[in-house]
Amino acid sequence: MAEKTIFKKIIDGEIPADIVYEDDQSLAFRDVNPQAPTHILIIPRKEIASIDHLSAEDEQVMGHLFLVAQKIAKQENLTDGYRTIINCGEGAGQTVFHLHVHLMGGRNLTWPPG
Ligand code: DGP
Repeated sequence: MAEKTIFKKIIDGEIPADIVYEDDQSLAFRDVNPQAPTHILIIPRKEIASIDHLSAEDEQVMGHLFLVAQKIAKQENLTDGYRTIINCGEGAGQTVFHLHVHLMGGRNLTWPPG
């Protein structure tokens, strides 16, 4: 069987994480290497490697992840705006192959990202 990703190990409670939100479909925790004062990763409990691996049945859960982002942004008081990012594939900087939404805020975010 394929090795569990680090995020699947967090879902299964095998390694610790600073969890800020969870429900039956998703989990959100602080990034171990934050690139902004608030940097949270929102993941589906379902194992989906990347955007490239989505299928029609994942439509609902993908929308759910963004509603969770909105909820956490309020919880974190990101009143000056925030950014959501999903890296897809190594060339785009994806390092963990369990789909995740980066939620970043708390500083001025420039455009375009690097
Ligand atoms: P990406 O490059 O889009 O695949 O983002 C992966 C992010 O995951 C990266 O910002 C660092 C974070 N990360 C990697 N390992 C861990 C971990 O064990 N715990 C937490 N909280 N974050 C991790």
